[in-house]
Amino acid sequence: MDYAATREDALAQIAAAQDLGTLETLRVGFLGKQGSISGLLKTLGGMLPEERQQVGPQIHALRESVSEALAARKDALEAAALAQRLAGETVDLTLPAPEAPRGSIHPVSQVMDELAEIFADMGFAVATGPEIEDDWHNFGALNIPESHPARAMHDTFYFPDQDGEGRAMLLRTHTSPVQIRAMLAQGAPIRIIAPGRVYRSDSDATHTPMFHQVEGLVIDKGIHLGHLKWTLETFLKAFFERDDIVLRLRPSYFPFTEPSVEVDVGFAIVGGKRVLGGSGDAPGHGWMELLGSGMVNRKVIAAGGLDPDEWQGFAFGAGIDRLAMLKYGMDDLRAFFDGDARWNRHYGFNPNDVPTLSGGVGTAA
Ligand code: 2U9
Repeated sequence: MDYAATREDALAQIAAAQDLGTLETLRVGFLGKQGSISGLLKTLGGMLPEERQQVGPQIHALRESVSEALAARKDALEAAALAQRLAGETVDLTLPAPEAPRGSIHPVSQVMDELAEIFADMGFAVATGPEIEDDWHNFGALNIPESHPARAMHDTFYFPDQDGEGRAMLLRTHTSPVQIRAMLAQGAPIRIIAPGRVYRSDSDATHTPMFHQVEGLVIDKGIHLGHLKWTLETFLKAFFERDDIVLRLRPSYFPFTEPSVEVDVGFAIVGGKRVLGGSGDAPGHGWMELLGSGMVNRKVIAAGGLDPDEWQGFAFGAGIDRLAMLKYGMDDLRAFFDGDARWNRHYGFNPNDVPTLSGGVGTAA
């Protein structure tokens, strides 16, 4: 048998292999269990000792050079494949950056950030609490009696089961329970705003079953309606970024405040649209109801664990969605919660434009 010729033939085939798959097929053909060279090795067993001594080294040398050639060719093919991949993956750093999809801040989140910024400047902290409440924190503590229409099933989403203490469970209908919890947990004095989701079984063009409220609570000694009016005026001027905001306080009724006042803001009609600013009594002007407020009812102060002879306070509430619509000009509340990406892009805010009092609270849409 001409081992030299077998060797030359094998090495030529290995050198000619153009890819790793072909090379592997050759390896199996030569050195695999049924391979030709493996077959030659098996013949050694049946040889006479002298013959084996003569032929053995030749077959082993053949196997050695074929496996070396296979390894070398494998290295070469792998290096070539890597070089080709790297050539295809080069990055031209002089090209402009590709378009990256960018999210935007929802107007409700934007207004919440603006509120936090404005009220922080007046010494208010932001308080939050559970959206699933019991009827004492949502109604009882706020002096809303069993017979009050707000308690009727058609306004409130109740859960089928009561809590461990036999209290009815519900989705909070306002953020007021947050302030009750704050009074009980931290005592007085208090200066907080409570923004968040609230739920009412109500649905039409101007009402959604879930909407957003912000309420504020100040408890201290000697607090009176003058503090309330200054606070709301300062807030509205900062929020609408106008110095000519004029308030009108109207007597009203809420179970949790006494006296209660509704707060109207003067507007002018400019180009068919209502623009806040100036007295609503001027010709071509009007008043728009924007907030509810009042001095905290003595019973509510007591429910919060404080002595109403020692501590007084004021509270207010407003719809965040409505504030956003007035400031940023949307006309349909329902679109706020549709999740339509085009609406979000149009009315959303750049995440890098964080509202600050110095930089402006949300003018760059
Ligand atoms: C505590 C004591 C008093 C919060 C208040 C209003 C008046 C009010 C409405 C505005 C529009 C709700 O979103 S809306 O429908 N809110 O008119 N809210 S005073 O009074 C409180 C809250 C908590 C402990």
